[in-house]
Order: sequence, then structure tokens, then C-alpha cells
Amino acid sequence: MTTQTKPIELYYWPTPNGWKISIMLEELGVPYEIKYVNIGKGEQFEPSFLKIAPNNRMPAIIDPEGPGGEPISVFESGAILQYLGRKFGKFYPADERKRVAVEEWLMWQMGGLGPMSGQAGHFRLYAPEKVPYGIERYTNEVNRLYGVMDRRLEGRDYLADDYSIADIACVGWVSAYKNYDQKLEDFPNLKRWFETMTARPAVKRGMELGKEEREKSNLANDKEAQKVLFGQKAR
Ligand SMILES: N[C@@H](CCC(=O)N[C@@H](CS)C(=O)NCC(=O)O)C(=O)O
Repeated sequence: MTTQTKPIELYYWPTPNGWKISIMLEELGVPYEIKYVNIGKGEQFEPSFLKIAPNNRMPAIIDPEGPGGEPISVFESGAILQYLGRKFGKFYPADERKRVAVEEWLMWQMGGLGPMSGQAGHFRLYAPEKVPYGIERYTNEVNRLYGVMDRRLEGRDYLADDYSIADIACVGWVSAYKNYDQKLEDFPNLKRWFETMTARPAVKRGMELGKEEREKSNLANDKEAQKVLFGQKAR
């Protein structure tokens, strides 16, 4: 496996999107350094952060030992997982058929499970008014997507052939199932997968990273943080 001498800088806040990268780095066991981006305080708008993450969202990384030995920055959690998987040759198989299966489920997470769960969480927990249509629409979507995942996991341990970046991408979004009014008992294959995933020491460490930072502010009651996060427009 490629060796990493200088730590990878991880721009991070403990959320399901951030955990994807903390879990991956823990699984790889490569040196990394955390740079907290407190999104409730607006640190994602710092000009220095926007240079590496123009969408003002974490996670992002800077690898001081990028291609050709030169530094590289990467934003978008899916792209970061693919970069790290390719660089270290783990959890992202080189065999084309196996790789396609990983990419299918990674993109499914990036375009479906993540955004729909995010909206369900928004309408259920943070929206200043209760909007029944929004609550129902996104809660149903999460329910449908959990069903898709449950069927995929029937008779198999992981989303692709082996444990991969696709599983790593999904686990945080399943861990928050109560926020989306879901019961894992309704999805037995998904429940078994979730238990296998959360028993992995690296997954545990990745999802614990910075927990104390997050606990300092509870977004559901933090009106200032909500003002920072919701209602953003083009700048
Ligand atoms: N598609 C992006 C989504 C990242 C994302 O939504 N990050 C959120 C936290 S989970 C964030 O940084 N929000 C800051 C903001 O909304 O300004 C990715 O997967 O990297």
C-alpha cells in the first residue's frame, strides 16, 4: 500500500458527510490532521476554505503528497472517497466490474440517500413551520431508499462485492434513522448490515471523531446556527 508520510488535512465537522472521510481515514490507518470547520458558526465561508471547497460545504481534504508528489485538494465526499481509495488501493477495487458496482452504490448514496435524508431531517427537525407535504415527501423517500438498500443487501454482506467506499458512504445516513422516523426492524437486511458496519472499530472511531465539538451546540435549538445554514443564496 502507498505510504503517507505527511498527514492529510481533513476539513471536517461531525455529520454524516464528514464521517464518510473520518471513517475512510481510520480504515486506511494513514496519518491525518483534523481542521474543524464549524458550519454552525459559518467557518465554511472563510475565503481560505472556499479556495479548496467552492461549494461552502465540508468535508474537503488537502493531501500534501498528491499526484507527482505535489499537494492536491479535493472537495465532495464521493470524490474524496474515490481519490483515497485509488491512492491507497483499498475499499475501491481496480477490477472494472467490481468498481462499477461500488460506483453505482456510491452515486446512489451521493444523489439519493444523502440528499433525501438531509431534506427529511430538515423538514422534520429544523423547518420553522411544520410543512406536512415536505415532511411526508422526504420521509417517504427515505423509507423507499431504505427499502432499496434492504433488497440489495438480501443474501449479501455489503452493497458491492466486498466492504467498500459505498458502505462507508452510507453508514452515517442510516445511523440517523430515528430522525427520519424509520425503524430498522422494518428492514432486516439493512439492520444486519448496520450492525456489522457499526461493529467495525474504524467505523466507531470515525463516527466518534469530534463528537464533543458537535455536542457543544444542538442545531435544533441553535437559532444563530440555523440562520447561518438555512436560507443561503448566491453570493
Ligand atoms: N455533496 C456534499 C455535501 C456536503 C454537505 O452538505 N455538507 C454539509 C454538512 S453535512 C455542510 O458543510 N453544510 C454547510 C452549509 O450548509 O453551509 C458532499 O457530499 O461533500
